Amino acid sequence: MNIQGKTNLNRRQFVRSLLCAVVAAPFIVPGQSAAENLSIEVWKSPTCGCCNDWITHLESNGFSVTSYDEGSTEAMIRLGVPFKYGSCHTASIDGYAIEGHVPAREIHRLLEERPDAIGLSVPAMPRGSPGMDGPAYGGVEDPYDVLLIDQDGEATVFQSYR
Ligand SMILES: [Cu+2]
Repeated sequence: MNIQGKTNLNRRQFVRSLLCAVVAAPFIVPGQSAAENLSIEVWKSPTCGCCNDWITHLESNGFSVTSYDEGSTEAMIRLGVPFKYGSCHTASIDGYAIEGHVPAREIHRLLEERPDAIGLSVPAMPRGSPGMDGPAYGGVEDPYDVLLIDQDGEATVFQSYR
């Protein structure tokens, strides 16, 4: 990678860590037994509160989560998620990339329908999406779309929340 590329990468990592440092929402999800064994890997920064809250959301919806406190930007690149669809964490399940605060419901649907695609993204961090919905956000619900990213990096709306 050339100097310019490395600078861009470091800058993106910095921006991502800022995104996540802003919010740390404590909220409690009632325990729920995992009926399915869905293994998902998540890359995030160590201080990302909303990332952890999203992981809790996945776990209470049947997912088995392995998380890493570094390498999220590298995971994005490796999995082929264009930066314009970026958020605070990147995940991988069964050959698909999951970027940002994607609801568990859409991940289940993705795995059921198995489209030829890179994966799903909820760009940025809309309030009201899973992990961004604790008391710290005062019940605010930003409208947002869950995007399906095709192999060319183009996105279509997979599910709209508005
Ligand atoms: Cu977030």
